[in-house]
Amino acid sequence: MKDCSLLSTCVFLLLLLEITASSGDTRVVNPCCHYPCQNTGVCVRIGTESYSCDCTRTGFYGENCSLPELWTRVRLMLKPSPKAVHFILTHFQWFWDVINNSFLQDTFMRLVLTVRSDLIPSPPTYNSKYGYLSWESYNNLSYYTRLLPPVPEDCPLPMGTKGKPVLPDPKELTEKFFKRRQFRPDPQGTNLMFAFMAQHFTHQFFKTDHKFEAGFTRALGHGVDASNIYGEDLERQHQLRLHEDGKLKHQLIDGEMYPPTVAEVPVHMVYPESFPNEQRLAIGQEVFGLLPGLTMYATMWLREHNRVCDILKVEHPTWDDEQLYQTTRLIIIGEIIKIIIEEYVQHLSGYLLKLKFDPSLLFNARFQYSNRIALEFCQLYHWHPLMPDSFLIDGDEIPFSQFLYNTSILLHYGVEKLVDAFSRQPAGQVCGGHNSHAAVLSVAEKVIRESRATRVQPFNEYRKRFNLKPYTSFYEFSDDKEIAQGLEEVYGDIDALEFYPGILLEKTRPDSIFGESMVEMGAPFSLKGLLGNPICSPHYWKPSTFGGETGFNIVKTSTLKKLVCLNTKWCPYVDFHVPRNEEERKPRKPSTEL
Ligand code: ISF
Repeated sequence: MKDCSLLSTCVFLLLLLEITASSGDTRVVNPCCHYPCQNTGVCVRIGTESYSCDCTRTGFYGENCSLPELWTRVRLMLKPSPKAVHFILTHFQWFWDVINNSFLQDTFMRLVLTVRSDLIPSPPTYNSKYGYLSWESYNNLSYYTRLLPPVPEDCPLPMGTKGKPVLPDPKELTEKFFKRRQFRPDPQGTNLMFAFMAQHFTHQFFKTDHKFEAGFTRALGHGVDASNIYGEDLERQHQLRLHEDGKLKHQLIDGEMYPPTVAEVPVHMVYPESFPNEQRLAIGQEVFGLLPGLTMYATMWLREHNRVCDILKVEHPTWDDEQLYQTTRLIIIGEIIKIIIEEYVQHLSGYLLKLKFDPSLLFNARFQYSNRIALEFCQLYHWHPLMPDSFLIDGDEIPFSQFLYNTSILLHYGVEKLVDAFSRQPAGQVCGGHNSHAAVLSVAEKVIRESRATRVQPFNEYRKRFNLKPYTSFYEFSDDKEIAQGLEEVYGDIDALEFYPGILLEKTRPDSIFGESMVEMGAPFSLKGLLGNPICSPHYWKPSTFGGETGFNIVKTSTLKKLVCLNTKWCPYVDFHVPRNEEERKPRKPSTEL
């Protein structure tokens, strides 16, 4: 072992030779339980006591891939820290004003996209069953993929070799560290319109299959496929389709378009058992009856689909129902990606660089047009602290309990008033702890249980995987003494802190919704998923794919405001940010102007 340069390497050597003598047990610890291979090197067990790290194409060499090659050394020296990059991207308005109006906007955007997506292996690698490469893991789309392999089954401790023999009770963890004391609004000004968009958008590709053991998904599109609008399988799609002019089935209430009821369109929707079919709304994603915010987005996308069908039909009177439907679906997928990148991610990042959805930026880059949803991405994206204590709509305060499975809220207030209300109400800060409403605590608990069942590696291993420094203590990890001390008590070692609690309880960046890890780990998955979509590839990204220039322009100019206001009677206040000034705070009167 030549590169005993890192202290951890030497400690590891000692541990490797350690035989659990005290118990009289002469088994050697699986050396991969120490996570010895650095810088994305692959740990392979050799014989019973040995291991080797495969450092191929990591830019590092040595026993543990910890020695940088010459170019890596130069690159590391020149590379600014994530903290510095974030600071620059969120400060110096004058600088970004210049960049945003020059060709350098493209250069920076390309850099963001390539630097982020280079962190995601494509084609995908592991899954919850296979901690090594296998054809099954590549080929079986029913699994979420995994960025890091599971903790080996034969490790002496649940998190490998560090921490306590028994992990803290998930219920206790959420009660102690996650539960809200007083609502803490997000300092970036995020509102409920954003929160429901997040939930509506992500539930097209996060559909954990609870029929099997953990680590499986029912969302086989593995990305932005609009299955939350159209349905996952062909049978559901056909049920939801009108089979006329490409359109989707709907009902009209006072002249306004809403999803049809389950009585008319018999697809499975998740509702409390007693709920009559006449009150269940039939939507692509079967869980969207849960919250009026989700049914509201479903209604807007339904209207948008049918609106686009009308436009295509005028241009292509010869097209049959099938071609109108399929082409409109591609347009809708394009609209989603456009709105997500230029408004949703723009808001979330807090960047002053103006983000741009332009697939041609990557046409000369090394980039694979494919995507596989990772279990870690699914875990990261549990943003339940966004939810407020109650919902304020048109002067009414609706408690959480009355908001769930309540279809009458959408039909009573209509899309306009809900958009207006959700756009004005602040959402909670996601990271930093103590900000989850009691009603959603059980979800965090489930995430933690799932991560144990699938043996997700410790938070610090993921920090390293995403080029972040591992934390050396709980007090460095959190500014909140109570959280730091409490976590130290239950985990014993910062290297044994679990992934999801690590992500959610980490100290937030100044005036931010998230801590460093959420963004640095989530952004690569997110951008890879958005740009890895087939419509972004050179053979798809052209007018004919979208029925000509008209359709292509709908994609290229789509905005959240247009999604709402081209499909409603009057234009409410609509944004992912709560009102910023007096003008925006003024109540909107029903009017049609955009
Ligand atoms: S999703 C997400 C971040 C964390 C999760 I989970 C994003 O969608 C995101 C994508 C990109 C960026 C920020 C947030 C910016 C542009 C970046 O790359 O830093």
